[in-house]
Amino acid sequence: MIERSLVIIKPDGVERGLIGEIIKRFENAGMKILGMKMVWIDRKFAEKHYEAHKTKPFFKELVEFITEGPVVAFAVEGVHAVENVRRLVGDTSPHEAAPGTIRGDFAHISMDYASRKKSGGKNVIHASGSKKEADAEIKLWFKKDEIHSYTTVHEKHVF
Ligand code: IDP
Ligand code: MG
Repeated sequence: MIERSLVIIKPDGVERGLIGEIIKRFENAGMKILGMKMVWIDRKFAEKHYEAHKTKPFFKELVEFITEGPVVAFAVEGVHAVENVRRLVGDTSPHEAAPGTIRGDFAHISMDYASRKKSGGKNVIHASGSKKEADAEIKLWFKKDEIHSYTTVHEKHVF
């Protein structure tokens, strides 16, 4: 039941100064941050991260968007973490994301609008979509010794 998930604050979130605000939401929920880094990924790495989308019409724009500035990636652990992280993040399209979610609070565009504008869909944040995706993404983004083992107070009071 205790799962891990990968979160990435996308270049729009970093440039808009939302790093602290976003991390706070996961900490507030009592999730455990296992590892974190700021990286400016290149095209090759982006194509690997978004491999599942390579046949999509927005793939080129998506790769351009995610490589246009540095991102902050972190691995979190918690009960049903994959589903719970997605719940905090909100729907893919900020237009449909509920207020209170990260995408709902910090963006409002629709994916229709993004596609029409030939944009990669600026929605502030990425979160793994399944447990399988989470395991593969954490392995892609972090070396073994970058994922830390320690105890949080949440493990006593929240988990
Ligand atoms: P997710 O990020 O909520 O898991 P995915 O369907 O996996 O959503 O899509 C990956 C990313 O691709 C989205 O977060 C968004 O940035 C972008 N994207 C998705 N659909 C569209 C679209 O129709 N037009 C432009 N960009 C899109
Ligand atoms: Mg996805």
